[in-house]
Amino acid sequence: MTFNNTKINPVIETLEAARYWVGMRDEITEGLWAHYPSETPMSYMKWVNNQPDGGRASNCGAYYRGYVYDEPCSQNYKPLCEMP
Ligand SMILES: [Ca+2]
Repeated sequence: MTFNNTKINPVIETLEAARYWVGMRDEITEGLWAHYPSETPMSYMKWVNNQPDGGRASNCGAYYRGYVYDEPCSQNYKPLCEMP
């Protein structure tokens, strides 16, 4: 799933209180967030305050309650996908 504008689908906002992978990472260059796997630079990211804060230890983006957090890519979260 990609966040490419300021609108978050209302359906997404009703998700259970769990974290989901949203297909973004800064693993190649720390601090430069890109869509995964295309590596297209992110144009919009809905970070919660004080995120990202994990540095080289947290290179994948996870959605949680309306915002994105940087997390270690080894976390066992479910993927959040979008339909065409
Ligand atoms: Ca990082």
